[in-house]
Amino acid sequence: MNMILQISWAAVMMLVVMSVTAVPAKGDHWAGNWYVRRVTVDYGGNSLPRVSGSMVVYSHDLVTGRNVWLYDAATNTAGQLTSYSGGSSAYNPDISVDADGLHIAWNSSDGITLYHATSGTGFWNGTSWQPPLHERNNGSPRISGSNAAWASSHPGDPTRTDIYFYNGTTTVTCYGPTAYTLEYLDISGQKVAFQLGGEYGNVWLYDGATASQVQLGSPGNAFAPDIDVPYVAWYEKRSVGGWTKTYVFRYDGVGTSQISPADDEWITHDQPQISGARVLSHVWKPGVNGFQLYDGVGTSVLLTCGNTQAGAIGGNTCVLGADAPEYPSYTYIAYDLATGQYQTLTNDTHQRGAVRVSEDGKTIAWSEEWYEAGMRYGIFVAHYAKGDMNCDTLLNTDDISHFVQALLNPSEYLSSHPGCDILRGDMNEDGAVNGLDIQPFVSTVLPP
Ligand SMILES: [Ca+2]
Ligand SMILES: [Ca+2]
Repeated sequence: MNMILQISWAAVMMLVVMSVTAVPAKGDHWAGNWYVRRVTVDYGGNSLPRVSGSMVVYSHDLVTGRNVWLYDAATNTAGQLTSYSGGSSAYNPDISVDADGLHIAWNSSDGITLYHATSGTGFWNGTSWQPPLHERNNGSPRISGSNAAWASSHPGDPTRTDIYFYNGTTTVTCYGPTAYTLEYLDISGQKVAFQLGGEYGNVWLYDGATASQVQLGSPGNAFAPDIDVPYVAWYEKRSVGGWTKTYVFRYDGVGTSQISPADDEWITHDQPQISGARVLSHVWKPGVNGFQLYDGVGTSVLLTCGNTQAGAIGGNTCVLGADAPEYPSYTYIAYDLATGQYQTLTNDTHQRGAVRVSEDGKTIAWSEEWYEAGMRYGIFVAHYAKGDMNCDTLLNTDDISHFVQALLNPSEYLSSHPGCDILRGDMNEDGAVNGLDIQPFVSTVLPP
């Protein structure tokens, strides 16, 4: 790599460290215990944002080029990770936060990049240039901790595809070459699930520990796997009584089970999403258009009806893009699986894009497009801020003294915090702020 590029990357990393900026305030609002922010507004497209913990990563079209950005919902700060311009760009990022720290992967004009924010190892480690993990025509990387997986064209034959697995140290080919393109890929720990496109594509599971592949589903009829070890979910087309139907299946490492209703009328399922043993899938048939939640034990329920589209699940939070009769049109709804309560996050005519929820269910990110003197595109983030006692929309140790005041001297709290709902301190949601809320407040503000 040349010196100019090295200097430019040094500047980028300085930007990440030093030029953390507040995001635009327009569009920000409270939605129950969630605070919703419009993180970007743009003329070009935004990618599907990816979320881990309070961190959100997305690619964002700027005038000069598409770049990868990182936003922290806990601090309301954003930083630009790449500085591509002209015909170069970086896109389709993924993120994971584990005990080892923050890892981000993206695809770009230079190849697949894996950046480790804590150690500084990866593409640019702060002192020396590191080569991209991969430098050919690549698909979107997906990461889990320091592991990553992606698809890439086969050496010498761009019409064929290989699938690669990076274990934090070395890159290996875990499948390929195949004549079919990769349609979908996901990773959890050492395991990679992927679907090969084309008429005869099907879902495979690669076990990075044993370098073996397991075929899931029926050849030619399985689609869109999602994975959260030890479970993999996908949906399959099957011929039933002369009709083609689709069903959702789950593999638990031992056997396969069908988890959508054995109902011949169910005619389509979109990509399932999985969190632990739960599986969320979009279903459609005449008169029914909603999200089905499988609880991991043996029961499936339909969460919404009406014109529902995007959906995601993380922790106890299920997010549905719905246009159902019981909700305002074109609305994102956060559904608390622990309490059964719905919270409307948006209430406008924005088109729904795609949505993701963090593993702890506390951060939601989605992309939207809307008309405002021309088409606009934006990334929106909802952050769960119950316990935000100083009403700055953030949840951190600054809230402790305000919580103590609300607990010990409510009238003083009310007079010193005009417009700030004291029930934000009702952590256990029993309608009162008292000693029962101390433990849940401490575990929220000071997580272990
Ligand atoms: Ca606060
Ligand atoms: Ca309470």
